[in-house]
Amino acid sequence: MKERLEALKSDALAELAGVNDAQALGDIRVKYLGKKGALTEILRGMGALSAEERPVIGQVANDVRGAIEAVIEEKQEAFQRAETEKRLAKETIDVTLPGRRLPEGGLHPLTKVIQDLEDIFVGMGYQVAEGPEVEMDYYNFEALNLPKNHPARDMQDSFYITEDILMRTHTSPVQVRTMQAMQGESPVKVIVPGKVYRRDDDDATHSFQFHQVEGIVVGKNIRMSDLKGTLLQFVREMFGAHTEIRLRPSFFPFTEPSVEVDVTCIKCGGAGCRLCKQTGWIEILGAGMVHPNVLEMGGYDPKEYSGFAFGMGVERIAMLKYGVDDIRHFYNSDLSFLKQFARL
Ligand code: FA5
Repeated sequence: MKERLEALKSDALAELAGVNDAQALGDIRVKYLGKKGALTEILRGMGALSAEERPVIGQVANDVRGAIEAVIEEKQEAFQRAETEKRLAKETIDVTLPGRRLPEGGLHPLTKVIQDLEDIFVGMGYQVAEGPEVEMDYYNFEALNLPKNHPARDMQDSFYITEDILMRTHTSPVQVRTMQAMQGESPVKVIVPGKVYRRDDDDATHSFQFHQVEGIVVGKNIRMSDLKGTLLQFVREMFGAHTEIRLRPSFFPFTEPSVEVDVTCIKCGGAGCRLCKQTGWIEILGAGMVHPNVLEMGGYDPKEYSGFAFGMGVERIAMLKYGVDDIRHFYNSDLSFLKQFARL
């Protein structure tokens, strides 16, 4: 039996010497050491041995198993090492190679202008508020002193969803929403950027969907001069320190008095050019002192409180700031247009 075990050992070792892959190694393990393998087969005959022979043969069998297992393990480690080395060699990165240029994104010019506007007004102590784009007729018109059938509703042709619900035509409905949410606390001091919708025909300066930024301040002793100072500060930060503003009388049902605000022409600086139609001025927003009826609807007593509000078209500001001559450029998703703003 001892001879058979020794023979098994030398057969196995000889076979192992020629093996050079993990699969064959596994096969040899099964063939010699497996449950139905050659070693088990020989050891079945142990029962026939005498009590003295049994431990001796048992020891030999263990040595044979140990010797075969040691070679298998050694080979297995060598295979694994070779495998790892092969993978590492394949995955080697040449850090000296020049990098691949990834396409770089940038903010949309309208997003940039809205962020600039927010920065400027937050710097003056304003908070940024939002309101729904699908709005109730009540907030869009009635609470702004525009009862049903008021002729001034025609100034803003609307997309109605039901008789009482529409796509908001301006950001002004957030004036009353904010006042109501503040529940009489003061001062109210917010700006409201957002999308608005009108049944306007698209052309170089009009779009059926555009952006506005609303501003409203309500408190005690808020005066027209506060509005003027605020807007002057704003245009100088937005367009440059030499910009001036001019207020012209106007009409909005929700402000009294109301004004249109012009800035000195961004292109000619006020001398007169084609952009400003030789006037030296360009209109950028509507504003005024919050109408007493609107203050009341917002829950503020007009005898005690006053306020100002303004609303501007973001596209208009962006067109002036960046010299864009057609509002439709902002919506065409034309990369050659948009890329110009990526690094601003
Ligand atoms: C208003 O919408 C008022 N809510 C502004 C306001 C707020 C006045 C608070 C007083 C107090 P107006 O309809 O003029 O006003 O619109 C304001 C700005 O939106 C315009 O100056 C213009 O820049 C922009 N705008 C108006 N219609 C369009 C349009 N179809 N496409 C692009 N921009 C537009």
